[in-house]
Amino acid sequence: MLFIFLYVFINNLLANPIDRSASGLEEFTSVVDFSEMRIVDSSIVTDQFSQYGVTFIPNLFYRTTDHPDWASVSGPNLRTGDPEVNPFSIRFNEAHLSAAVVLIAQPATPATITAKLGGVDVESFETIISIDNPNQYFGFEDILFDEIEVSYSGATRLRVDNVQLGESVMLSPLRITNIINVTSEDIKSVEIFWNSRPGRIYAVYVSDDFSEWTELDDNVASEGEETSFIDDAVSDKDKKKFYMVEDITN
Ligand SMILES: [Ca+2]
Repeated sequence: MLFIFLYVFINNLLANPIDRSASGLEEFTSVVDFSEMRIVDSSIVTDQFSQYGVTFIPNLFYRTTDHPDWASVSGPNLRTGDPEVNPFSIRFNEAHLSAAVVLIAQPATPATITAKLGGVDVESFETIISIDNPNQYFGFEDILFDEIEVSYSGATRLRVDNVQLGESVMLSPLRITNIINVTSEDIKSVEIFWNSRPGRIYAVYVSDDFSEWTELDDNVASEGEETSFIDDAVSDKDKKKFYMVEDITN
C-alpha cells in the first residue's frame, strides 16, 4: 500500500492566554506599530501592512493621532469605526507560536478574544477591554495560530496598536502516519491513521489504481492530534489499495 499526503497542520501545545498584560510578549520577532507607513487619516485598512505580517478582516480604520490618556497606544493606530467593525480579525501571514496586541475601548466593553488557525477556533477567552485598564495587551502564547479575532458587546469603539509577533512556524503537512491491517477468520479491514488537527473535518478516499478515487467518507471528525478511519470493505481479492485523506473543513 502507498500513502499520499495533503496539507494540514498540527497543534499540540497548551494555550496560554495573554489577558490584560502590561507589556505583552516577553520576546517577539517583530512589532507593527502602524508608523511603518503613513496613510490618510480614517482610511480603510485591510492589507496595507501585509508586508509587515498582518492583514485586517474585514477591515479597520487608520488613525494618525493618539491621546495622552492611552497608555499603550502611541502614534498612528487603528480604530474599529466609523462605521463600526465588530467582530474583526488580525490575520497573520504565517502561523505563530505567540502574538499580542494593544486594545483599548472607551467606554469599556466585555470582549471575546479568539485564536484561530486556518479559520478554525483554537482557543478563546473572555475579558474586559477598557481605556482605564493600565494593562492593555491581549493575545496568546504557546499555541499555534494565524489569526486573532476580537468581538465585543458594548456600544463602544476600540483602538488597536502594537501587534507583537512571536516566533513563526512552518506547519506540518498532513500525512498518513500508519496503516494497520486487521485480519481474522471472517473480518478483513484496514485502519488508516493521520496527523490531524483539532476541529477539522476530513474525507477519506480509496483507489486500486491511483487514478480513479472513491470517497469512503466525507465527514470524518478530527479526534485531535491523530485521527483514524476503518475501511471494512476489504476483500481477499484486493491486491493493493491506495488511501488518500483530505482536509475538507469549510
Ligand atoms: Ca502606534
